[in-house]
Amino acid sequence: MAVIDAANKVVTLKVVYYGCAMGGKTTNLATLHRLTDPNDEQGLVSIATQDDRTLFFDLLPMDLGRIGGLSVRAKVYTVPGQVHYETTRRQVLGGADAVVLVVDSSPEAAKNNAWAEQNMQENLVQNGLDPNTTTVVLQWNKRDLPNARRVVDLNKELNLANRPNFEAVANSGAGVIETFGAALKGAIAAVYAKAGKSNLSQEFIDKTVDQALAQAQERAPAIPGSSAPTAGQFEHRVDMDAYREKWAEEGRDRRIMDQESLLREAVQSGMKLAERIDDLKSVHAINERRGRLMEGLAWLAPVLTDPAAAPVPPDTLKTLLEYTSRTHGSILLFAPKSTSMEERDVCPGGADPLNATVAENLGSTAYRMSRPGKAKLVEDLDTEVFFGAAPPGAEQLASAYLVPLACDGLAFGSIVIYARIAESGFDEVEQQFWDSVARFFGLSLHWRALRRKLAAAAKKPATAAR
Ligand SMILES: Nc1nc2c(ncn2[C@@H]2O[C@H](COP(=O)(O)OP(=O)(O)OP(=O)(O)O)[C@@H](O)[C@H]2O)c(=O)[nH]1
Ligand SMILES: [Mg+2]
Repeated sequence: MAVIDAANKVVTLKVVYYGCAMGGKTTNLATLHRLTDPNDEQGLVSIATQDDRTLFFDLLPMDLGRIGGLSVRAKVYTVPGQVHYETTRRQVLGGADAVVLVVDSSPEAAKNNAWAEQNMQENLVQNGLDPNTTTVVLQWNKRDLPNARRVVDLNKELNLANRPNFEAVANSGAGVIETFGAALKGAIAAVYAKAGKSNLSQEFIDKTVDQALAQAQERAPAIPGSSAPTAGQFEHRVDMDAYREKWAEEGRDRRIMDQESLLREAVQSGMKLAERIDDLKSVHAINERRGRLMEGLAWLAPVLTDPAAAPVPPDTLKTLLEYTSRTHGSILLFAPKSTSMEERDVCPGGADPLNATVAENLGSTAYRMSRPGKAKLVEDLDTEVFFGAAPPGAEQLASAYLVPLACDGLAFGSIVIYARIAESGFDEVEQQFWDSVARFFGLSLHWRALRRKLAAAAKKPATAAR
């Protein structure tokens, strides 16, 4: 089941690729890895035999950006397709939020596909997952084979429930993202509904997932002449009670159970180990990121203490945004006798969207929010500020972090940083970074204001003496 880390606003989903041996499950994951992570930042873990047959599982961890206020991570697994790895298959399937059934389109694989479909249904039930409500997406793979079976026949045979289904050539990449996207959409909808976020429409989830996968999709080829995928209602129902009765009648062979439980534990610890490796990589990534943010602050200090430089040197924010891998933000200063802020450094050029949204008699949103002197996180600009009508140029922006520029009780303005829809939100590490940047700026603006006052005071007695 999905894990929701409420403190850090992260949800981790589990997607499992199921199907007969040699159908192309591992190939799907390898291609998914190639298309979504071309720089190999996350790494694909495969536990396979020498001839590349999956022995335990493959695991691809993925970061998918922010969806509905939560950062979404996915752990994508494959099961071993060979018939005799039954216990492993069942273990890996446990807790799946969505399943992809990879079907081999070659005529020789017909029996194996039918077996895998049946086996998936059984193992879903064995894991306490209802096949009628769990998201299952079918993929007709190996569409490049000259003797590939007709999709209409595959649908008749394996898709009585009229589940979402996609044609694919997993090794070329065609159809791989579409399949994964459909599984993700179903998984997110189910998990968010359970977490009480049922206010998010399926349309919104679909759009956001498409955006998160857009770059990967661009890298993938299309299947020439393929028909549009079909999605349908889950009409085919499996009688869970009948299954339970059947097992109770059959009983269990203790000797096999003991062997099975040993293997089950081995697989579970293997999965935990693979996930810990992923966690370690995440810790390493966080440390690298902290280091990079420290570099950003070290870069900023001499810029702000240069007396010859402007109080807000142009493009300073652009460089700081690069340190956080973001592109949108502004430095705004209070303008005398105005309820809009003066825009000093807007990235990319143009008007700052929060400053541009003005309520009559109250001034700009940025102006109002900057008053209390506290940092403010706007988690969903669309519903909290734009009310469904984002100003031009702000359609892609999801959330904002506003930090006041202040020092010694004097307020100078705000720094506003934006996260785009496909980016993750502002975690603690990043908030601390922008808080520090704003403190540096506040200090520098205060120092400059004092210098101006001193200079003015120094001039006055001279004038008086004349
Ligand atoms: N022609 C063709 N071959 C494919 C396609 N997808 C996968 N293959 C090939 O099919 C073979 C098996 O692929 P795998 O991804 O290892 O299959 P698997 O489902 O993981 O198999 P197990 O691990 O044994 O369960 C490999 O030789 C792949 O290159 C495809 O779309 N077209
Ligand atoms: Mg495999």
